[in-house]
Amino acid sequence: MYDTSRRAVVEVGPDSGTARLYVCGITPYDATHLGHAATYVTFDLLNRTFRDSGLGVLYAQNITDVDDPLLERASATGVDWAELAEDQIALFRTDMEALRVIPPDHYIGAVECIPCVVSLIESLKATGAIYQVEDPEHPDWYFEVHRAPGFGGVSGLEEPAALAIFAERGGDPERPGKRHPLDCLVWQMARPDEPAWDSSLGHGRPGWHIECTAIALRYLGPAFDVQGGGSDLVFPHHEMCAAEGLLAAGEQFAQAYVHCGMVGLDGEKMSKSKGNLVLVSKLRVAGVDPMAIRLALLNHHYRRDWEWFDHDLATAEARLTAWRAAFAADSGAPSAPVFGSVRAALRNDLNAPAALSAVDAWVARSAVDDSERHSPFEVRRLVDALLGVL
Ligand code: 5CA
Ligand code: ZN
Repeated sequence: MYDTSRRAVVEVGPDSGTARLYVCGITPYDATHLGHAATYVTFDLLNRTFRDSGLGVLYAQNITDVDDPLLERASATGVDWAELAEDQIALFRTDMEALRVIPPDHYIGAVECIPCVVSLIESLKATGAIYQVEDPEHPDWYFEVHRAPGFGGVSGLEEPAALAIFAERGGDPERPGKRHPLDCLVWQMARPDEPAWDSSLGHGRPGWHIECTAIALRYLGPAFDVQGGGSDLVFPHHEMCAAEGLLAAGEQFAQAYVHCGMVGLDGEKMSKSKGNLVLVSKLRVAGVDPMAIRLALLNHHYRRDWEWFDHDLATAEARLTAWRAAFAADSGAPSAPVFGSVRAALRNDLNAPAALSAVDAWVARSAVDDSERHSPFEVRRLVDALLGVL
């Protein structure tokens, strides 16, 4: 897989035993769009590829179930924030199930992990890297990023670029009282009308990055194999996780950082805040086969940014129909070549489009009248188990 921090395709996962995978989960304030789905289907493919190569997989995912965008949406629409989160989590899970995404072993909300977040902040505090801003009204707690050796190594960004992106993605470089503009919030003291919890740091709620650092360390341990997410998480999110994790655990946080390209619509990144969304649940209600959605997503290499068009779905539906017809036939072409090609494609930086083409080639050969006829059952099982398409 391509590791953002080493800027190269590297081997991920152990030689034997269990691969440990952490994928950043949703902020549950709106329904699953095709960008989210593309990201979770990508890591589902990695999960299946690990398993196919004989490894066990320990998979953890968080839910950012208390954060600014969720609280803002709840108050703007007059619903209870916890209820909004609960509804959107349920919808997300239904969408993932329909797309045949294998669920994580640990699916952990920030709220339920508050004690583990607080204890992580306390252990970072013991290193001197945690401080309160001098703000009598809101003395929030921050992590001093430059305490972590090699800070900046995940994204490789120079400071001016880092500062600009930080401000765009929820950071607060201008806030007075910080030791360094890139220092990130780890515990926000209670604000009026916002949920807050008692802790040794005072009444408040967790910051965003520390949530994933804490959940990954707690459920996977340090130096786990892959932290994944969309490319919008490279900086600051995964950079901050790497820095906090390294300092807290005294060893590397994740061994590799893997990022999916952004799915766009009408020339812009598909995002809840822009509202330019194609929702998985809407497509399902409209009668679209979730397997066609999955095939449409798999038809794009995970690393590239791409734009959704309606013809993506039409192409996938035609492909699905052809595959299913070949699987339902009495016999087909030999299975060994397609096994080899699909496995080789996936093990080479998760080349899903090449894997789909290999199945297409088998389907085409199966349609040709040939003396060598085999049961299509094995290929159907391959496509089911490795590509998640049935
Ligand atoms: N809760 C945080 C991660 S800890 C978060 O980013 N939530 S999210 O709901 O905004 O996004 C969930 C996942 O979908 C993240 O991995 C994000 O990188 C990915 N994602 C969001 N928008 C897109 C998009 N347009 N294309 C591809 N992936 C996307
Ligand atoms: Zn995360």
